[in-house]
Formats: sequence, C-alpha cells, structure tokens
Amino acid sequence: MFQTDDTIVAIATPAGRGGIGVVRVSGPDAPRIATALTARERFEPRHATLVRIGARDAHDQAILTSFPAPSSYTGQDVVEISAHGSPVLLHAIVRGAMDAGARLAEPGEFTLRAYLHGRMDLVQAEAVQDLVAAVTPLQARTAFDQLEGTLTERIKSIDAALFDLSARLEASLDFAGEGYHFVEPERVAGEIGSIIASIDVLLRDARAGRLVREGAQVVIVGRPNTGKSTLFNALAGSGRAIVTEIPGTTRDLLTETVDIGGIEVTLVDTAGIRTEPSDAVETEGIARARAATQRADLAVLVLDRSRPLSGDDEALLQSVGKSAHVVVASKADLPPAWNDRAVSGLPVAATAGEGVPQLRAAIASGLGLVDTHRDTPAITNIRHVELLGRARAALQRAHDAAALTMPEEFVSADVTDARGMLEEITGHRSVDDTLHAIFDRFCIGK
Ligand SMILES: Nc1nc2c(ncn2[C@@H]2O[C@H](COP(=O)(O)OP(=O)(O)O)[C@@H](O)[C@H]2O)c(=O)[nH]1
Ligand SMILES: [Mg+2]
Repeated sequence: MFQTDDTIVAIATPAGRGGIGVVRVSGPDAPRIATALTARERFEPRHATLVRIGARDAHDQAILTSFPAPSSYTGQDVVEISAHGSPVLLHAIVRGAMDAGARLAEPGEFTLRAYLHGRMDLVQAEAVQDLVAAVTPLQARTAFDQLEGTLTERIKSIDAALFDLSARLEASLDFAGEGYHFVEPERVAGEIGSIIASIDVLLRDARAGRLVREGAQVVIVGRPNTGKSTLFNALAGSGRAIVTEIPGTTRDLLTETVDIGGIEVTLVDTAGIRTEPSDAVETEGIARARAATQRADLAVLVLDRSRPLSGDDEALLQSVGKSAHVVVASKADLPPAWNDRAVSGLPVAATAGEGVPQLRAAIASGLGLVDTHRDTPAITNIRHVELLGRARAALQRAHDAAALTMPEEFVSADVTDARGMLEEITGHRSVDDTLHAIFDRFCIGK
C-alpha cells in the first residue's frame, strides 16, 4: 500500500515567490530526470553543480545536487534543484520532471520513504513534522532533540532490558522440565519494577511535553473596562485589540499566538462580563467569553484595582477558581481602591508594561511548565505517551504475576506485549492507519 519503487517530485519550499525555490525528486528515475532537465550526463555526488535548466518552455540557471542512494534523505536516489523562487518556473520544473517519468509526491511522502527505508524511525519522522510546525524556539529545540534520537535512545534502552529479560524467561520455559531457571523467580518482579521506574521517569515529562508540543489556550476575562484588551496587546506585543474608555468595546473573541515561556499560547481576548449587557451583541459576546473560558487551559482574570470590587468580580473569582487561573490586579499605576487583603492579584500596569514579565512567568507556571528552558521534555507526543502507558500497564501485570511466582509463561506474555507497544512507538512494528494518520498531516515536499 505504500509504494516506494516509483519516482516522486514536489516543490519543497513554501508556495509563493521567494529568493530560492527548491524542487525535490526521489526514486530510481531521479538521475535520469536530472539529465532530462539539464542535458547533462553525470553529477558529482553531493556537490552543488551550476546547471542550465530547460523544462517545458521555462529556462533558468539553477544549482543541482545529486544524492545517490543510500546516502540521501529518503535512502533513494535524490536530486534537489535550487532555482530562482518563481512559482511559474518551479511548476515548469515539476512538470518537466513528470514528463520524464516522475509523479507528484503526496504530503510527507519524502519523510515516509525515509522511514520505510530505515533512514529514521517513526519518532524521528514525527519530530521532522514538529520541527517544521514549531512556533516557539523551545518547540523547535524539543523537536530537534527528538530528531537527534534522544527519545529513540531511551526507548531502545528500555526495550533492550525487556529483550534480555524475555530471553531468559523463554530459556527457562524451554528447560522447565529440568527445573532449571535462567532467571531467579524471586528477582523477576524486582527487575520488572526497575524497568517500570524508568518508564515512569519518561512519563513524568509527558505533561510538560504535551504542553510544549501542542501549546495552550489562555483566555483573558473580567468585567468591562478593566484593561483586558490593553493586557492582551501588551502580551501579544501588538495593537491588535481596540482599547477605549467605553465599557463593552470588545464584543467578539480575538485571538493571537504568542510565545509564553516557550509555550505556543493562543491568547484570547473577550468581551467584558457583566450582569446587565447593553444590547444583544454584547449578550452574545458575553456568552462567547464564558464558552472560551470553559475551553481554555488557563484563565487570566483581570480585576481593576483602581475601582472597588463588585458582585460581578466576585462571581468571576468564584467561577475561574474552579480551574487553572491567574488573577491580575490591573491599572496598578493608579491609586488602589482595594488591597491584597481583599483579593490577592498580581499587580500589572499594562499601559506602562509594568508587571507584564511577571504575568508571563505566572501564566507559564500556572500552565504547569517548570524550568523547561534548561531541559527539553523527552516525550511530547500523545501517541507516544499512550503507548508508553500501555507498555507500563502490561509490565505491571507481568510484575504482579512474577510477585505471585506464577508460571513464567504468564510473565513472559506480558513482557512481550510491552515490547510490542515500544516497537509501535518507534515504528519497528507499525500499522498502516498509524502511518496515514502521521504522514497525511505533513506538507507536500517534506
Ligand atoms: N491607568 C491605566 N489605564 C489603563 C490600564 N490598562 C487599561 N487602561 C485604560 O482602561 C480603559 C479600558 O481599557 P481596555 O483595555 O479597553 O479594557 P477592556 O474593556 O477590559 O478590554 C482604557 O481607557 C485604557 O486606556 C493601565 O494599566 N493603567
Ligand atoms: Mg476589551
């Protein structure tokens, strides 16, 4: 179902005009296609060669690099052509390659081939996608570490320990008649216990890891005119939201993607919540604000410190108090109408930018991120987390069976199950559906 014996072609650079545009070809016909496009016979492997491209009616001077199999991204013969970044020209080169026998690549097909040819495992292929999709430097660093094999190595070492244990369990089974054990039954539970512990170390990272990979929704809520939009603009570093002294200015939800502590945060500005809205538009805005608060991973409640707290403020405190939240005491540059004893809030004067860095830190820690600047989380992907959790459950069963000194085949079967889960993570054992789910999300040309 995953064909790799034909030759694929795609533009690898983003759509639109650019300084350079790259066309990538992979497959057995790649060298022949290079010759068809350039009227040149041979290319020195992995050397940039200045060529004259003639494809359909388009001509260009380009740089062609040939990567003979197996030392290429995909493990096949690969040719990369860096031409001037004109969409017309790049499309002509692609059509020229198709005239010479290539077909258009599907999304992620180059990386899929890299995986199928053993150039990278599934974790690394997924890291390629994460690296391309990264919005914050922390996301990019985390994805790069996985591409380098940090997670792969840790899973390999857990699997090696399981392999060793299961070989000894199997050997004991083979010699069961002689009453000979290759592994002391009393020690099996202990061995499995320490493997479970190393899985737990990985899983401990999972929460922060998913936060880094998937990002978070943070909603700004509060009564009208408390300075929500001003705060939104200060955090986003833009003048996106309209700010006025008229209560009820913001009516719909406004969103902006911002980097907070390395997390890709979708920041949502909302209509001020009050019990007596002025019209139907405001009523709808308030309903949307409440729904956004329900969906958010964290709410920033803005209370105007220069004005007395009201019943609406109290109600909002109650409702955000049920989940992750940060309370801001806004307009901290003005004389306060209440103090810390009434409500404890982080003082912020958004117009002057004062207290904004502290708020960013409070949001990051409120989301559950601690110190990831020093260490990138090892595990970030829900698919990996779930499979690792299932491996752990199988090992727990093996552990309990061993602790009850049940026959080795029981223990052995669960250890084998656990290994199967690990192999699904790295893709050493894989299902077509998983591969589709992963590679269909890639862009074309990657
Ligand atoms: N002095 C002072 N005024 C502020 C501050 N933040 C917002 N304001 C003013 O409060 C009013 C309402 O601000 P806005 O951001 O539109 O509030 P929203 O309705 O909650 O979105 C505007 O006149 C802002 O200039 C602040 O930190 N200090
Ligand atoms: Mg507003």
